[in-house]
Amino acid sequence: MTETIGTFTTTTTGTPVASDNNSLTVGNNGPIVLHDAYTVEKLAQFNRERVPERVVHAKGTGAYGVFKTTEDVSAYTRAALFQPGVETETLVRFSTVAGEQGSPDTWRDPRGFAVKFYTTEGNYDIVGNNTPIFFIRDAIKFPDFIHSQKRLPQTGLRDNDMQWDFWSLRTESAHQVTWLMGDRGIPKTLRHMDGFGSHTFQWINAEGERFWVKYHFKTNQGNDFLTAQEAEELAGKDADYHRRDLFESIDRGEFPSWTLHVQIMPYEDAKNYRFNPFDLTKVWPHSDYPLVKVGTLTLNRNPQNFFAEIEQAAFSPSNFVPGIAASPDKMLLGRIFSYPDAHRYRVGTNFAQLPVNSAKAAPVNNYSQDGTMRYSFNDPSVPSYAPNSLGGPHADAERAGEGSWEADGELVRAAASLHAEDDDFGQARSLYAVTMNDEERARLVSNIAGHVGAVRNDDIRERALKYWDSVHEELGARVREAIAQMS
Ligand code: HDE
Repeated sequence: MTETIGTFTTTTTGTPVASDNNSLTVGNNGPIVLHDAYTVEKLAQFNRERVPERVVHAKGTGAYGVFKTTEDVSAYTRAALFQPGVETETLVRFSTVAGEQGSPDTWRDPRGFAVKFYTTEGNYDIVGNNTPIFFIRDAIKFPDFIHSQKRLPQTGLRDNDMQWDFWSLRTESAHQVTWLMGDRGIPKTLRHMDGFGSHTFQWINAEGERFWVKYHFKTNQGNDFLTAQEAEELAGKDADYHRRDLFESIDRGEFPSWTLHVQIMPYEDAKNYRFNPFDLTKVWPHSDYPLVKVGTLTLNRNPQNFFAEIEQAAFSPSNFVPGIAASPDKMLLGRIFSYPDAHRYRVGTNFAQLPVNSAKAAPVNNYSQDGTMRYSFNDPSVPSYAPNSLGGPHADAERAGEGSWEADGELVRAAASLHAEDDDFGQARSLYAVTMNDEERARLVSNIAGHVGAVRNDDIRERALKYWDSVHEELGARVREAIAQMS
């Protein structure tokens, strides 16, 4: 609800106020009186303007748009939003990972690429990044990983020794770190980068057949990047460079768009595939499972209020719709707990009742009630419990169409079982030796040398250099040489 402008000022409860500029005092120079409720309200409200920032992905920006399914993928999923011709309102939030709210948009970091689809079967969220992979394989490591990327407990300073100590001791990070130290680590704008669901998900078609899929949002603006030098200058000149670019481009009517593709793996292939298909540090080579086009995501409407619509937006990998489900990816399963938990803490118990988080195109029928800031509620005729004999909502397994997979074995604490070609460095090696061209490799060497060269501890620096030797001997040698030339 937006307040009307150009009329009289009121308190937050609609009472006209006597002055915008003077508190109520005894005589012109006397004390402020306590019953000056409006002055008290303004000061108290001001103290409570902040909600806790996201513990990761705190700095971000977003816009509304529409997703149109332009192809027929109904053979693979019954999800209403992915049926041919269907158009779905969306909200997208982009973000950096490690930086706090005021940090520069152009720091080297993966970018969050979170998409909320307001579908007719409830809200569906693909909460991905601009990278198809990630640094770790098991959710239990996430707090440690993020601690190493943020600030030292004593000084509050960021620290290359921490980052490289963690990365070089958890070598499954090599593929993502190679990607991060390359050109994709600092996108030119949020419009010039791809987005990925990153995890493997499950699609279920109308016949109940299951498939494994990976999402790719390919930018229609072309991928483009900032060099480390350009990014550093912009970090000083305009910390909100990416936020500004997205808002102004939509304001000018230049609507950025992405084409969504999926890779589709038949359900049975997963068991014997050469990589663990649920390992988030791995991609599926497109030669194995080519991209299948699905539709177009276009951002065409800026938010009216940054705090209400972007800061309070609650994206969650737990928001699945019929025909789409999780997979045995340990990282995805950990996230499915974590995001709603973060929203309850950060925004509040009834975060899903805020307009930006509500199911705009689907009915909400459930027995949830009360809790702070409760706004919408059931009609008095709806019982507050199930089962009931009064016609209250009842679950419908067929409508829900939940996914599933087989799982058995003793409970263990162990790394995922390795498939034929699972290792920590192979795909990073291909990224360096096959995917990158000479110029990209040269910038990669320079970026790594700048970062590892700043490590103070000799043992950590040597372990980090060995990490790059393991990715590719040539790369390791070039990084060593570049660091030697820096000194
Ligand atoms: Fe997140 N992540 N994450 N993450 N993440 C959050 O949720 C978490 C991971 C991503 O614009 C938090 O609402 C765990 C991978 C994005 O609002 C938190 C793990 C990927 C956003 C959280 C991961 C992401 C978040 C912080 C390891 C890409 C911003 C506040 C299992 C595939 C969404 C919040 C937005 C935000 C948990 C790893 C992407 C703390 C436990 C992998 C884009 O709940």
